[in-house]
Amino acid sequence: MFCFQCEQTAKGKACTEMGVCGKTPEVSNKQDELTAALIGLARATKGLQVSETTNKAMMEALFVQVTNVSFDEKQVQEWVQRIKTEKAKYGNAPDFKWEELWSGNEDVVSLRSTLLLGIRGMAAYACHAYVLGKQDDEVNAWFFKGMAALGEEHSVEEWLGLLMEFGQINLKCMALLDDANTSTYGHPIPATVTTNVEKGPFIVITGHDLLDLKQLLEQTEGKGINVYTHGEMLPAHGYPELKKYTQLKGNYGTAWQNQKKEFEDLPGAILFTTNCLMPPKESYADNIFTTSVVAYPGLKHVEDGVNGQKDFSAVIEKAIELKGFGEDKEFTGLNGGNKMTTGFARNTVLGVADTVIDAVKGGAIKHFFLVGGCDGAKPGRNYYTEFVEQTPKDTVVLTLACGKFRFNDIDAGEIGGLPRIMDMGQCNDAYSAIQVAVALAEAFECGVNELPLTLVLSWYEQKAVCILLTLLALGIKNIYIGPSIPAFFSSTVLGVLVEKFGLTPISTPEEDLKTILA
Ligand code: FSO
Ligand code: SF4
Repeated sequence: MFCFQCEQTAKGKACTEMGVCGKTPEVSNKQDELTAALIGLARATKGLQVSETTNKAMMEALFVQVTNVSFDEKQVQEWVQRIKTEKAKYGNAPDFKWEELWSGNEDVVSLRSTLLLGIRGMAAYACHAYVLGKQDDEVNAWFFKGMAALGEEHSVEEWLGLLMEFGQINLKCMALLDDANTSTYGHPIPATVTTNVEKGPFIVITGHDLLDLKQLLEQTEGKGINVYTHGEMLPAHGYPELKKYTQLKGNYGTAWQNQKKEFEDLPGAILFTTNCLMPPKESYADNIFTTSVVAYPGLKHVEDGVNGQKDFSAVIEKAIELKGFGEDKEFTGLNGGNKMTTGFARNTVLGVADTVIDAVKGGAIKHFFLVGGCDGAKPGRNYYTEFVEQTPKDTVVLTLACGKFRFNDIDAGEIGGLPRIMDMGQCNDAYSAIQVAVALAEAFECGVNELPLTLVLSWYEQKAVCILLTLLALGIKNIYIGPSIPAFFSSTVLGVLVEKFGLTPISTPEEDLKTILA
């Protein structure tokens, strides 16, 4: 096996014997076969009209390969077969050999991998939009263009061009998902979410899929079963069409990498909707349900139903069987706080744009930080907690994705009636952050790079890769990135990113804050 797609990759280089995430060599090798099959499919469809079935198969088969999604060799093998069947519908273009994926000139492997991993990340977003009835021809077509490009020879300049083009397409895809979410569930509004769990049966839902949550809420209504979000599902509390369900009570636990501790002995059913699954401990494996592309051998799976309607009755029955806690329980976030806020997406922030602009002009707000991205298990991520703790009182911290659990229970006070820490949502809501930055730049008649704004990102998996490429494609400079530099960036590629975009590896919170605020 060879896999270096996520931040926790073995020795910071590559997993070659067993995935640090728990992915087996068998699954990893099958994923390479699947990637090769997808390149073959992309070749075969060149110049032809692609059917909706093929489009959907392309995005789902890519999503399956994102870190912490599938640990199931059988499932990946089924995808290989399905993609080969799809390819056959478009004639007999030559196959791509998977051995070619990770071989060749180091810089070319690096650029090819960056594009592949970005595409995998975008596929997750496209799938979330798709289940809400939204697709975009240009985004769909780019999956095929990008995958075909992986099987071709390109100069370094051409690869960089492809990466920038991809970044722009991913912006479109995030806009599509933003549109899908807000048109279905309304614009998020600020919400304060408890970390406590009430007595009685309950279900914890994690991952990013809001439609799964919506259907779960419909099916638990009036049944005396409470629902709690976990990880990337926390921002659901901001959406009017989701928060209206009174049994959606609060948020249990923190980010994905704490699940083994948080789910141990938990007397509730747990539903994994997307990429957050770790190999479960035996003690709670029976309480877990996976759905859509998430799969782990031996775990119960809720199948896609007719017209996208799923039947969560097995999850509900499990919650009833487990009974929940006998009394109300108090839990806290990682810093001892017992509430978290969310819902500060673009509509809310831009709704108070005048206040924000006045506060900047009047000197009440000196700087904005976007401290966002993935969380992970490796040491070194305390940087983000300490960074936020050390931000001066006249600065605002915007955040998104699961990295926020490092500090989202800290009461950092207010600035001009707004909380100093504002959660904009899931990782895909980077779109919201971009919209806010663009609006501020317009208001101040300057470029985004001239704003008193610094992006301090943490990365873990491939969605962070596609977001980073979007930010770079937008020309956003001097982004801080940590906790480590992706293993798939060769030293030459990293050199280009540093030189062209001022991409900066994090150092210490003290040092970085000093430089930023100088
Ligand atoms: Fe990355 Fe977190 Fe959303 Fe994940 S955020 S790590 S599992 O939830 O996908 O950005
Ligand atoms: Fe290793 Fe990450 Fe790949 Fe898992 S996803 S095998 S941890 S690089």
